[in-house]
Amino acid sequence: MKQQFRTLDQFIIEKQADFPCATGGLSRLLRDIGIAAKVVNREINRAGLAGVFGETGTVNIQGECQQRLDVYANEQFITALKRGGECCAIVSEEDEELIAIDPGILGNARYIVAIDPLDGSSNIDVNVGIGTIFSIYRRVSTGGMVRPEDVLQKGNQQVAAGYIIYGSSTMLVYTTGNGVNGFTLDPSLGEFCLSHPDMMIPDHGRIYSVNEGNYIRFPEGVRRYIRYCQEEDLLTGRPYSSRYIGSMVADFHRNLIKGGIFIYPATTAAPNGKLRLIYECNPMAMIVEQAGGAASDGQTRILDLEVRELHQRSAIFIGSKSMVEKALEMMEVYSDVY
Ligand code: P6P
Repeated sequence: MKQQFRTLDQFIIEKQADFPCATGGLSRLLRDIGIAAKVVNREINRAGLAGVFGETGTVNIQGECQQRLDVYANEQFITALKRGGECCAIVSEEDEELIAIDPGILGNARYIVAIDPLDGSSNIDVNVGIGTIFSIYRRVSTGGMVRPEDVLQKGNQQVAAGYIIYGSSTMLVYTTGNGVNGFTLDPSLGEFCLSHPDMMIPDHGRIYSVNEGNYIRFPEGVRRYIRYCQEEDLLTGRPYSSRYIGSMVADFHRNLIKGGIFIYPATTAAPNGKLRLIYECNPMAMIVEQAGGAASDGQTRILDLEVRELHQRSAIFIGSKSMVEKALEMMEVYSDVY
């Protein structure tokens, strides 16, 4: 059946009707993010011409060299969120401290946004897919400035999560807990248009995504799973294909559509894993579960993990449910063996 044309704004407003008590705040917040995404997309597309490639010479909280576009994207999303009036605090990969917004200025802004403004930015200068990841919580404290309990909420408390992928086309994919929908930016309209309604990840796939350069540093359970993926087996379609872009949003998006598993485990070099819980693992875990997949840190469901600090890292096994279950089975059998 031919799909009815709908822009992101039209879709958000339509879906707001699913929440009778909705005040429109979350809808406006999602639209604010969509606007900032279009601005960032334009700059990424002209980066080579506008001389915004390359490093700033500064280092972010993660100890990573900041790319000019990292800083630009961070500024655009923070500005859009501050101006939108719905957000009372922002956790950004690019900022060590929480960005608290005075509720006195914004009245009763109720949402906390955690964001990785430009994930995979080391790929910018080589024209490989990069992305923005966002996670939205409702404030739990009342009155005055936000409190730690507002920000350090478990992933199962998210009210929305999504990402933008700046690839061969630019897409925004998000969930508010009622399924996952994808929107493709139509440059001729300057609008995100519904292109992938009700996204579901295949329960099984033939793609595994892991940086095998770290093989020697992996726990035995991961090494065993990688070898399992490489064995010949007609029933499960093995050997699988190894696909690793080095940009979580791009690797995740491909697996969401085709089926597959993405693994960034704890290693001897990164005993807590590399990816950040609040603005990378939790939002992607909400999306994948809403699409019928699974996400774990190797023992615990990602969305149930205790959140203790802003830039907390976590191991992650995320993707097609049957593939994640198989990897966790191996982690169980070979637990704590390096
Ligand atoms: P490695 C990008 O820097 C990132 O945070 C994710 O987007 C990506 O999946 C991962 O790190 C790549 O890390 O160690 O394989 O280069």
